[in-house]
Amino acid sequence: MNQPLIISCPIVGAELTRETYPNLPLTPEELAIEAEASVKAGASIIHLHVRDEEGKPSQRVDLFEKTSRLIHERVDCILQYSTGGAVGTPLSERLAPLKLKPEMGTLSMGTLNFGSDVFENTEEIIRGISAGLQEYGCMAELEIFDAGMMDTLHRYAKKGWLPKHFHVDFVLGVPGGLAGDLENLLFLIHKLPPGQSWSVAGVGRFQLPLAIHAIALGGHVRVGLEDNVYYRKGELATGNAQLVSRIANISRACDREVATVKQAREILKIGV
Ligand code: KMH
Ligand code: ZN
Repeated sequence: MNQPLIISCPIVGAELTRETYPNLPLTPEELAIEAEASVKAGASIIHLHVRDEEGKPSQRVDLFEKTSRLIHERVDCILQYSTGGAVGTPLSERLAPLKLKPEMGTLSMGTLNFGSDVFENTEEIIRGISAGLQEYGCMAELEIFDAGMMDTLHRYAKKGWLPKHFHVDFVLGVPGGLAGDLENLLFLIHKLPPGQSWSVAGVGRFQLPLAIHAIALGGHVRVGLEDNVYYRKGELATGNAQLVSRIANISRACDREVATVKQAREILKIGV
């Protein structure tokens, strides 16, 4: 509880559409405005996907470059590029934006059913992305969607297939992955390497309760539209900032300060 709370915000994701969320930010300019608002509300990490001119998910380097530049013109924050992309994105495309050397990038730790799709993360893909993150000096955030992925983490770490230093994010509540209840969260926390920094991203209705558990348990939190578009049952959030702001307020009310971007870099030892 003593460490400031790092809030990470996934501002758009790859799957959401304006049919589900009419104000979804899509263009580089809209994403930059959304990122600035989220950081001002308390986020220090922006988990970034980008969209093409048709609003479709893309791993194009020029789009990541422009969006990152526009965000950083507005606000300082840790940019964490998605290497997951959308379901079915080939490895070469998933890796492409890493050449821009963002401070962080994701590394999904296994294959799972993702709703009615399959999010493929074979050994080859995991090792390929792990190598790409290390090549470009990006800190890895290991995404754990299911229990067995923790065993994969330990197995791959032992084989030397993972970066020496990483952050772990539990993404709980994906239909096809581990559900987002406290019992599951505690199970995963107990399997972490000693001293490991961790956060939790609850999907849908799991977002708020898991965030509150993480605040109390000394972990960090990811909240934003990629994972959940509702502020409360039946009421869409006004934007990412509203979701971030609620968590920041809850944390401060529990006497846990919210990390500045500088503090987040120190806590995560980014650049070490
Ligand atoms: N869009 C999901 C299939 C990540 O960003 O690294 C994967 C995803 C994970 O969003
Ligand atoms: Zn993502």
